[in-house]
Amino acid sequence: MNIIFQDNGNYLDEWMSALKRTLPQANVRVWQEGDNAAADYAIVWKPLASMLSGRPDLRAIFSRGAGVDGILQSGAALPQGVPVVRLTDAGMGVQMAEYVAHAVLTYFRRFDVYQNQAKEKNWKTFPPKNRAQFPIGVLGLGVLGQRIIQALQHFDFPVNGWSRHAKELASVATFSGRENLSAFLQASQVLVCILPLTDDTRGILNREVLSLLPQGAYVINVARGAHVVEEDLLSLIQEGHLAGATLDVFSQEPLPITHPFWSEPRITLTPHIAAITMIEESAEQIAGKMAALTRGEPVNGVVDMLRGY
Ligand code: NDP
Ligand code: OXD
Repeated sequence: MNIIFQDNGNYLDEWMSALKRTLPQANVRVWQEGDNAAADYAIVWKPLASMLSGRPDLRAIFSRGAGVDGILQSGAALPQGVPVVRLTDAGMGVQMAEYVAHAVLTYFRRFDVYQNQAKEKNWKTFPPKNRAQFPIGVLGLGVLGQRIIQALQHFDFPVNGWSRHAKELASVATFSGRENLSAFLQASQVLVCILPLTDDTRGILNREVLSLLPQGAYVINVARGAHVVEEDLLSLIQEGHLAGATLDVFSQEPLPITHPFWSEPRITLTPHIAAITMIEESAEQIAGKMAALTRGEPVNGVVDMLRGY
């Protein structure tokens, strides 16, 4: 079995040894520009179009992340009928749960305010917020969205969820489709975005949509930077409609040093680390999915090319 692996400059040795362990029979080679030799599988993250274009020999393309926008939007003429398979959880769910719970609790319990006060030796308390009046809205009810919700429910927050198709989830007020987005937003004091980036969701968090959140709402984006119209988010914070935001992803990464987000104190930034790909778990998942596909069995995370996720 021949596998081409795209090196994006991160953790190549770790990936190679994990793949050697999980796929001992495979010949894994690092793809170089101009390498058109046959391959059964490709393992990629934001590949060059030339790596995947015109390769009818491939049996599947595996993403090294949960998102596949970097593959579908790479400009590659993907071989017809070849499945694109994403990571499903693979150790990212718990990290997302930690990240979002941390951001929500920091804002809800004012830990950031108290931390700043402590630097000034300032002993001042604020009244508690009412949890029942602090519903959290999660955009995206897939693998990661549901794991986030599980963590938030642990702290007894009321949760709203929005997805493309109607869903029933225990103790979650669910909404689906664009026609119900306004009702979902109006009912959410914190907005968490964990959607895939597709033609339907690009720029979804724009002025019109974010203005539907209640006055003083808080935004957490752990999905993709291009979900947010950044100047709209910033101006809604500066105008006081939104209380602030925690952002892990940006339309340009690394975030340029001149970007105004850096100097807005109501925005907390992290460098796309909300859920980091766990190499060992991911290599095991990919190997398991290759074996299942070879046996003709269905696997989780096969991308629907029409939906784009
Ligand atoms: P899933 O495919 O499991 O879930 C996607 C969810 O989004 C589904 O509930 C789907 O609805 C919903 N959705 C998609 N399109 C629409 C739409 N147009 N309108 C309403 N709902 C929509 O994905 P994951 O949970 O595994 O991952 C989500 C994203 O998280 C990834 O695509 C990636 O971009 C991001 N991510 C970010 C990371 C980080 O470190 N910042 C790390 C890992 C992932 P339905 O259920 O009806 O199909
Ligand atoms: C992913 C990511 O999609 O890390 O997995 O962003």
